[in-house]
Amino acid sequence: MMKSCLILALMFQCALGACWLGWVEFKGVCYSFNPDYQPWLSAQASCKLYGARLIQVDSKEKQEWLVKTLKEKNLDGVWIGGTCRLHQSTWFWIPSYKPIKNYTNWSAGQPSSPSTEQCIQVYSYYQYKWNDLSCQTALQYVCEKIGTTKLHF
Ligand SMILES: [Ca+2]
Repeated sequence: MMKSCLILALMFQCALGACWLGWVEFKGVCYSFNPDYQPWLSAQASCKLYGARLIQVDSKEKQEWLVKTLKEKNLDGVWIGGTCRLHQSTWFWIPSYKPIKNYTNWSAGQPSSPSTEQCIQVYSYYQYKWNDLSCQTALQYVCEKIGTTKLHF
């Protein structure tokens, strides 16, 4: 009995920790911190190749973890999954289409120009708070794997 519990516990651990090589786990979800520079749409497409999306920063806890990890990886400014490209006065997380309203972390004076700056950057210059920026700007970016973190072969 004891032995099978131990085996089950180990299997569970492995399943929870099963992110792809180079991805990091936070609360059962896998993330990749990408050092290449892409416009927002290309960054989103790159994430999609891995069945992932640009990170949806929808809680204070997730924002704090993101900032800590960006510092560890020496990344100064990254795209996250927020945009107002669909509707200038409403910000959404894409591709979940979840409105950005319960949790926001805009820097003072941001968003500054939703008609021309329609994607969200997390930027060290603004103490890692959010800045709206032209989606055409090439930035590094963070992907998050949607759904199960288990690897299936
Ligand atoms: Ca701005």
